Amino acid sequence: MATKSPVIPQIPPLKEPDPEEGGTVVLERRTQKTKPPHLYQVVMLNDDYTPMEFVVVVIQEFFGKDLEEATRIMLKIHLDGKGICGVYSKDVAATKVDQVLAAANKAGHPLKCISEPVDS
Ligand code: TYC
Repeated sequence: MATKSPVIPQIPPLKEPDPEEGGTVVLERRTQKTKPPHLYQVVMLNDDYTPMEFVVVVIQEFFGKDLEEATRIMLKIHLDGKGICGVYSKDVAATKVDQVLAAANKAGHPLKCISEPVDS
């Protein structure tokens, strides 16, 4: 029966001890490579049919706003055509959009919202 040869892990060589560092071996320092994640804003769009009260409830429920802030955002959307409900990671923003669209469909309203990268 053939015997398997052992797998020997490759260990990178350490730097030579530097007398300046009192014989202490310092592992190579690396520059930070991880970038902050892109943020996405959930933008709600105006339409002529979805009741204002429904939009206010959706903004409170899915975006954690109180009644006053949710009403302010709804009125901005109503007047400007669109408005930002919140800013999140890509995945969380996509989930918020799904939740809003599901609630709107269930209630029979044409309410729409999208997520888009925040300008940076
Ligand atoms: N324009 C709607 C109305 O007058 C209200 C509305 C506000 C609808 C915001 C959608 O995202 C929206 N009933």
